[in-house]
Amino acid sequence: MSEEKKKPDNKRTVDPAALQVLERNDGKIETAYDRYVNMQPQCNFGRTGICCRICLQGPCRITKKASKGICGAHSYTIVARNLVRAITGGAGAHADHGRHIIYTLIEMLEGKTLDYSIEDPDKLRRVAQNIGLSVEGKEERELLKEVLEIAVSDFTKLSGEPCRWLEATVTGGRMNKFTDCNIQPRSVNTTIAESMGQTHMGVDADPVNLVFQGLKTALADYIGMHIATDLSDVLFGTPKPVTSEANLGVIDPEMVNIALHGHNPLLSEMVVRAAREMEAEAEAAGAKGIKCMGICCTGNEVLMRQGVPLVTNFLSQELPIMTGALDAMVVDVQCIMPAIRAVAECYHTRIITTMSHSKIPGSYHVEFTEDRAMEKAREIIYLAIEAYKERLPDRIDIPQVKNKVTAGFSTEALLDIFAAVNPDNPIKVLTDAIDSGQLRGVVLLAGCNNLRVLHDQSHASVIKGLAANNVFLVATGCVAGTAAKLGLMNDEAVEKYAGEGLKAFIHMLNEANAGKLNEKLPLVFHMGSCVDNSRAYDLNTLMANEWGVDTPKVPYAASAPEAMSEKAVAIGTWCVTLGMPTHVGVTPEITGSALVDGVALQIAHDVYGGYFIWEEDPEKSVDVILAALDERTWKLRVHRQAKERYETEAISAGW
Ligand code: BF8
Ligand code: SF4
Repeated sequence: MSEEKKKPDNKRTVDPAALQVLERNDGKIETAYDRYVNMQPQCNFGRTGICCRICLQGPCRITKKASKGICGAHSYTIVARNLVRAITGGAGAHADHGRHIIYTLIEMLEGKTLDYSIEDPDKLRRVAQNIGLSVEGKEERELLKEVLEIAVSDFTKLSGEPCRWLEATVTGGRMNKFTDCNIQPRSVNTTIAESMGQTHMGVDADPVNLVFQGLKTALADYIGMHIATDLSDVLFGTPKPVTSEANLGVIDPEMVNIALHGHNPLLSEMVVRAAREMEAEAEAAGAKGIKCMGICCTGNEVLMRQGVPLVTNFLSQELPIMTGALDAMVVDVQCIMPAIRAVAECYHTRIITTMSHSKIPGSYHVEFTEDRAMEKAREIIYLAIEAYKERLPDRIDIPQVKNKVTAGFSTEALLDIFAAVNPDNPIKVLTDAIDSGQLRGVVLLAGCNNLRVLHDQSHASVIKGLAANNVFLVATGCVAGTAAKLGLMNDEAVEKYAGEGLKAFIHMLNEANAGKLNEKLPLVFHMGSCVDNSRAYDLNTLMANEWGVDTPKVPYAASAPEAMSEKAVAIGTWCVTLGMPTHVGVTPEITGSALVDGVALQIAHDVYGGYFIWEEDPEKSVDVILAALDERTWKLRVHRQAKERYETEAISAGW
C-alpha cells in the first residue's frame, strides 16, 4: 500500500492548482479533503457490500455470528441486490438526462419553446438512418418527430422487441448474446422499475439471476445514454476539434466568472449564449466581460461544443469558490456536492440551483424551464453580475496554473481525421495501426474522482503508463478533466509522454490533416461527458465490424482509475456486457461475496467476453490493462491466420 493511502491527509491531490488552494486554506474552510479524513475509519460492512438496509428490520450485517440476514438472505443475495440497486441508480440518473432532452425536443416541435432549434440536421439524418428510418424526401421536423417517437418507445415500451438504439449501435453478435441470455431490456424506464421490484425485500434471492438483471439494467443505461448523446448533438451540434484551457488559472480576476457545473447541456448552452449577449451589462458593473467555465460533465459538454474552459473536475469542485473570484456557480443535476453552499457562505459567490428536483438549501434557485430558457439564463447572468459587485478584493487569490487543452473528438470528428489518411475506410487507419503493432490497442479512460485514492494521481499515472506503451487513448468524464488540467490533453504531451508507435501514429494524422486542423492532435482524445461513453463505444463497434469479429475480440479496454458514482458502476457494467475488459481502480462494494465477485471477474468473461479487473495500484493497473490488450491482439492474429489458412470461421467463435 502506498504511503498516501496509509496516511490520509487533507491535501490528497496531485493537481498543483488544487494543492495551492488547500495549502493556503489549511483546513480553515472545510472541504471534501477534510471530511474524508474525519470519516475514517469507514465501515467495512458497507465497503464490501454485506450490509442490507432494504427492509425496516435491518440493517443486517453479515458476520461470523450472523451469517445470514434476519430474513435468511445470504451474503451473495445482499451483495447482488446492492449491486443491482447501484446500477439502477446510475441508469436512473442517465435516463433522467436523456428524458429531459427528449421532452425539450418535443416541446420545440410543438412550438412551446422558441429558444432551441435543430443545430445539426446532418446528425439528425445520420441518427435516423442508423435507427432504421428512411430519410428520403423528409423535411427536418418530420424526421425529428419520427426519431423522437422511437426514442420515446425505447424509453417506455412494454413489448419485447429489441430497443432500436441498442440494435443500431452494437454488433449482431452482441444482440444474439443478449437474446440468448435473456437480458434484452424492454425499455429504459421499464427495466429500471423491474430492478427496483426485483430487489425488494423477499423477491429475488438468486445472485446469478440478480446479476443478470443488473446487466440488463446496465444495457438500459447504455440506451438512455446513447439517446442523450445523439439528441444533444442534434440540438447543439456534433463536437469538432476545439482548443481551450483548463485548471483554476482560467479564472480571470477582471471578469465576471461563472462556473457551470453538473451534466445537462440544455441549461449550460443557454447560459453560454446569454453570457455572450450580456457583455455590456458586465462592463457597466466594472468588469471586462463575462467568463464562463465548466466543472464535471457540464464542463465537458461546453468545452466540446463551445471551447469553454474547464476550471476543475469533481473532487476539487469547492476550490474555485475559494479563489475569491468566482461570482456564481450554476448547477443542474448530478455530482454536485451540497458542500459548495457552505463554502460559498465564506465568500461572495452565489450558488444557483436550476432544476426542480435538484436543490440545495440556502442557494438561489432559478427554476429552468424549456419554454423560458433564454430568459432564465439571463436571470442567472444578472445574479452573477450582482455578485461581482460584492467581491472582496483582499480575498482574491487565484493559482496561476492552467494548461492548453484540445478537445472535441466526437466519433465523427475522429473519423474525419482518419479520413485524411484513408478516405474510403477511415476506421481502418486505427485497426491497421493495431494490426501492424504500431499501436497496442485502444483504452477508454472513464469515470470520476474518489478520495480513496490520491486525487488525479491514478488518472495521470494510468494515462502516462498507457501512452508510453503506445495505447491510443480516448477519455470522457472527470478523467478527461484530469488530463485537461494537468496538461495531458494537448500536442506537447504527445512529445513528452507518447511511446514511439503512438507518437508516429499521431504525427502521421497531424501531417495528413495539415491545413485542416487549427491545432495539432493531443495525447488523450476527449470524447465528452459521461453520457458520451456511448461515442467511445461506437468506436469499438466500428473496429469490431471492420475486423469482422464481435467486440470481445477487439483490443479495446475501459479503465476507471478513480470511479466513484453509481453512474460509473452502471457504465462499467455495460462495458463488460458489451465485451470490454474493464479496469476499476477503486474496488467496488462486492467483495463481501466471493460468488458475486467471481461472476464479475470470471463468469462474465466466459459468458460475455468482457470482464472486470479490480486493481488499485496505478502502475500495476497499466500492466494488467496492457496484458488484456495483448491477449486480444494475439488472439485476433491467431484467429485471422487460422481463418485464412483453413478457410473456416469456427475457430474464432469463442473469446
Ligand atoms: O457523469 S465522471 S464524478 S461528473 S459520474 Fe460525476 Fe463521475 Fe465526474 Fe460526470 Ni461521470
Ligand atoms: Fe435484513 Fe432481509 Fe431486511 Fe435485508 S431484507 S434488512 S437482510 S431482513
